Amino acid sequence: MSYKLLKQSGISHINVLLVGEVGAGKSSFFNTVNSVFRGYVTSLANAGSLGRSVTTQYREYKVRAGDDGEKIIKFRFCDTRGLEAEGGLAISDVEKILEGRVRDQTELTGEIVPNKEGFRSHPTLENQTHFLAILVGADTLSLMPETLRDKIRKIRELAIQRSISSLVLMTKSDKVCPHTEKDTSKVFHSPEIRDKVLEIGSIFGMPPMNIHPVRNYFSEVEVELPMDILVLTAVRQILRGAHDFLQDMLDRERAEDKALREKMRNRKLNMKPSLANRRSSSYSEGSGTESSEEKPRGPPPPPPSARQTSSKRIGSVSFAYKGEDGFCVEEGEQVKEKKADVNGWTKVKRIVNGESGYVPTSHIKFK
Ligand SMILES: Nc1nc2c(ncn2[C@@H]2O[C@H](COP(=O)(O)OP(=O)(O)O)[C@@H](O)[C@H]2O)c(=O)[nH]1
Ligand SMILES: [Mg+2]
Repeated sequence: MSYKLLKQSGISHINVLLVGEVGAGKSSFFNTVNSVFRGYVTSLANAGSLGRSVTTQYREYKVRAGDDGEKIIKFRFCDTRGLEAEGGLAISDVEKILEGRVRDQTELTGEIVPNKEGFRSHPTLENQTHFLAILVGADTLSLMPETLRDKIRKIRELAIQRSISSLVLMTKSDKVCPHTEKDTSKVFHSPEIRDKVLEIGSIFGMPPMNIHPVRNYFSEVEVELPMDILVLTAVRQILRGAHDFLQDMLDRERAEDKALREKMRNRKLNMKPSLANRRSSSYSEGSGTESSEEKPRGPPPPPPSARQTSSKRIGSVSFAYKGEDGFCVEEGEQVKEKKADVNGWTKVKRIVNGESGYVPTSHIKFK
């Protein structure tokens, strides 16, 4: 993850949302990633199996590196209450979490609604989810009820609608393959693991490359390199996905900005009379020979009686203005009227440097 991209996006962290069935290994996965970076097995997030979700709060965990945990890594894992076939974490709450509307440590036992504690009314990019990780236990995959599978599909759909990428972390790889249980590095050679990956792919409609087998630390006392490698491979994919999300968002923002600038420019060009138009409109003041097509577009001129013809008034600039010809005036500065309003444009002279040019009459307040 490039820190430059975080800076450009104006955020300090990548938020990775962990969702999955009760007991899928969400809390253990965070503990495992934290352990890899710390260099020893940690258990900050409450993991365990009580037959129901041990985690009932929405929690944002920072990953800390090094023995002393001084260095905070620039991504955080957002742990949630587990999904259940009936009850459990509501899809509508997942949607609010994706949008950044749920504050850290909010209880997820009742629906999160506006004005309720923990509800954030004005989330920013910093609060939103930047990547979705779906956790599925390899050992319980076949037993997962259809209603639960459907909930996961819906959550993925919500992420896709928001251009958030996702992947599946297949936990408990050690539980479906005895060779992997003995030696984690066997995971990539295991037909059992391959079959499980393909099964997940067909259930959730995802390509196998987006399904990562992992093994969480749960009984180990010391970190092990093969387990670290599996987890780090998955984390690298997560960060690449989050990177793509931010890059895409910045690209879209830039494109929108450009379109807006173009629109403003065109509007100014349409407002501003060309030299020819200025001339013809001044002729038209007396001659009445100008055809209607030649008239510059802009605000209609004031009635002749209201128009000031004496060209000596002093005015102050109410809004800064920069013309296409480079002539500009600053808000608050004094200008002298050189040529009275014609079709919404007045020629003025800047007191500050003596330069003259046209500005929209509405930008000047004459005394
Ligand atoms: N064998 C094995 N057990 C795991 C693995 N991941 C989690 N567990 C166990 O599964 C249980 C539920 O894990 P937990 O992280 O609390 O699941 P959560 O409800 O999704 O947060 C705990 O007893 C963990 O020790 C894994 O990769 N392998
Ligand atoms: Mg948990």
